[in-house]
Amino acid sequence: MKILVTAFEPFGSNALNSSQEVATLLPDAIGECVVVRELLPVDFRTVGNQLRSLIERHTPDVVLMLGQSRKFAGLSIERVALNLMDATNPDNSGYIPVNEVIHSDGATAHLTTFPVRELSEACHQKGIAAQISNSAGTYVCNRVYYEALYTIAKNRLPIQALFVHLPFIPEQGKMPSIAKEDLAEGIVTIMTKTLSLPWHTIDNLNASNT
Ligand code: PCA
Repeated sequence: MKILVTAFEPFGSNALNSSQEVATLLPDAIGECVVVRELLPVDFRTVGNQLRSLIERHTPDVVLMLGQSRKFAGLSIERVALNLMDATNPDNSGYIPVNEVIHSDGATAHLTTFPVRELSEACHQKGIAAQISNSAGTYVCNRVYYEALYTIAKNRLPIQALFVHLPFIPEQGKMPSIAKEDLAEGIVTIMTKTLSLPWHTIDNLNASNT
């Protein structure tokens, strides 16, 4: 088994990105499972291609994408990616898409095949704040999440993909924040739970998500 973990570089007024900081704390392996970490640009127009080349290069079984969001003081386990880019703030290349479709031949939305409720409950059992979120927004995180789920569906790849948003960490001086060690423990909990899932029935598990 191999998990590809992606995190994002800082963007906007942020000197740090909590996802990048947390990714550096993750282990290189969990049991027999190799964990590969990569950093993505906050760039609407290149991030999709970059993700696809990372998938081609690493051929992972699981793609776990991390990003920063101020919306919740805990892990937001994202269920949905929308076929939409709509921003008020520019990405790191200065681009601001308005009401743009990501892939004109794509579904309006894709849902993760992960059992999101089981993952959030696994976090709660460890005392880690986590919620299921039904919108990853319309900025670059949603853009890369949609690319992953669209590419997997279109090419029928044997890959599962999930996006998790993380809050600020105290080093960023913004609120709410959670220690990066605690957030990393949450991500390890999600990865460990993921590895214990009956992969041959994951599509059935997905049906119980809704
Ligand atoms: N968060 C942004 C993009 C990069 C990141 O870490 C988002 O939520 O779209």
